[in-house]
Amino acid sequence: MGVQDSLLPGLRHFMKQSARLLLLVLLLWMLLLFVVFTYFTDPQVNQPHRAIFPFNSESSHVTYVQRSTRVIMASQNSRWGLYAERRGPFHRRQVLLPLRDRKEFNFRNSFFSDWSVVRGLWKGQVSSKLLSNRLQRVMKNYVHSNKHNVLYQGQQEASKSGQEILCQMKQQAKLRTLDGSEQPFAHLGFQQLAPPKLQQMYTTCAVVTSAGAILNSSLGPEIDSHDAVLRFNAAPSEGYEQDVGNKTTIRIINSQILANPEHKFNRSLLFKNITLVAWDPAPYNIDLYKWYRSPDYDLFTPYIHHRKNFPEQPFYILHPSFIWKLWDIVQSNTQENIQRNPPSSGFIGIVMMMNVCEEVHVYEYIPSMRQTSLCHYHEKYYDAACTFGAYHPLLYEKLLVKRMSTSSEEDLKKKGKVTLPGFSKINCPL
Ligand code: NCC
Repeated sequence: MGVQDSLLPGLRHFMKQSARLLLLVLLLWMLLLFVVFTYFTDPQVNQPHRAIFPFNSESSHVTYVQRSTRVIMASQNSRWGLYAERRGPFHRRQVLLPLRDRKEFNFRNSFFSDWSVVRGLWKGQVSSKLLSNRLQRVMKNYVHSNKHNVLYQGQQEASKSGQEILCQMKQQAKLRTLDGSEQPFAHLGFQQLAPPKLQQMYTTCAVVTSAGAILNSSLGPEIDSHDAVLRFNAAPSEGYEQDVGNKTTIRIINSQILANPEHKFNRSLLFKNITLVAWDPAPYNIDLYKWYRSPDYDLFTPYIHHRKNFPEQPFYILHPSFIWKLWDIVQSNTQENIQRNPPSSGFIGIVMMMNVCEEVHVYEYIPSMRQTSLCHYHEKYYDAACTFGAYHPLLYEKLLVKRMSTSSEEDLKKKGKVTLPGFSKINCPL
C-alpha cells in the first residue's frame, strides 16, 4: 500500500464532510433569505401608520405619492374607489394611497391569491375570501357603503344552471336606452335628440376588454373577423392591432369620458364614426330627476352638445333601469353580498351585445393564462383590482359570465375567451 492509498480515504472523508457543511450553509442561507423575504413582504408587518392626510373615517391613513398618470384614492366616497381619477383643469395630479394598502402591493400576497382567484373563475366557483387581504378590505368597504342607496330585497342563491341564468338574462335584461320620453328629459327636448332605437342585429360579435393580459395574445385577426366589435372607454387599437384588432363598431363610455377634458371627447378620433353608448350611475330607485340634477359626472351637457353637432352619429345613453337590473341579476345569483355599485362597463357591454348579436365572444374578461396585474394593455399601471374589482362587483360579474359560457376550456385558458349565445338564440320554457 503506497502513501497515496493511505491518504485517499481521508481525503474522501474530508470532501464528504465539506460537501455536507456546504449544503448546510446553503440551507441556512436559503432559510435566512426566506425569513427576510417573508418579513419585508408581510402585509401584517406591524408598523405604526402615520396619518398624513385624513381622507375619510374608514380609510383615514392616506398619504400622497407622486405618480404621473392618475389619482388613486382609497376612499369609499369616490366613485372609482381605489383607482379614482380626480381630474380637473387645475388639479395637480397626485396619487393617494392608504399607507397600509400600499404595503400590501406585494408579490407574495397578491401573486398567490390572484392565481387562486383565476383558477376559481375557470372552475366557476369563487369567493371573495380568495382575494388578497387588501382587495378583501376594499371590497368590504364598498359592500358596506351605499352611495347609490341600493335596497335589494330579492333572493340570493347560487344554484342556477347556466341555461337558467341565460333565461333569467333574456327575460329581465332587455336593453333600454333613454328615448327622451321620460321626465325630466321629455321636458328638455331629448325626444328630438335621441337617435332611433338600437336594434341592429349582428351575427357574431366580439367584446374586447381593456385588460393588460390581452397583450401578446395575437388575437387581433380573430377579433376583427367578427361582424361587430365592442370596445370600452378610451382603450385604443392603434399600436396594439396584433393583440386587440383594429375594428370598432360600438364603444361603451362611462360618464368620466364625456366629462373629463383629458379624454378630448369632442376631438379624439377614438369616438368618431362608430356607435357610442354612454352611462352614468343613477340612484338605485331610478329617480331620473335626481340623476339629472346630480349625475356622478355630468354627461348630459356634452351629450346634448355632441348630438347637435353630429346628429348622424348614433349616440345613446343607457337607461339606469337597465344598469341596475344587471346589478340585481348578479346579486340574485350570488350568496355573498356584492358591492352596492353598478356593474363594470365590461358586464354592461356583454349583456348589451347579447341583446343585439346572435353570438358573443368576450376576450380577456375571465382572465387567461396570461393573467397579470397590469391594469390595461395600453397603460403601465399595475393593480389586480382592475381585474377582480374594488368599486365594481367585477368578481361576481365574471363568475356569472363564466357560468353562462359555452366556450371550451382551451379557449378559456389559452385565449381568455368566453362564448355566449345572443338572446335571440336562447330557448327558454314559457
Ligand atoms: O378600466 P376600464 O373600466 O376602462 O375597462 C373596461 C372594462 O374592461 C374590463 N377589465 C378591465 C381591466 C382589467 N384588468 N380587467 C377587466 O376585466 C372591465 O369589465 C372594465 O369594465 C369602467 O368599467 O368603465 C372602467 O372605467 C375606468 C375609467 O373610468 C375609464 O378607463 C376611463 O379612464 C375605471 N377606472 C378609473 O376610474 C380609474 C374602472 O374602474 C372601470
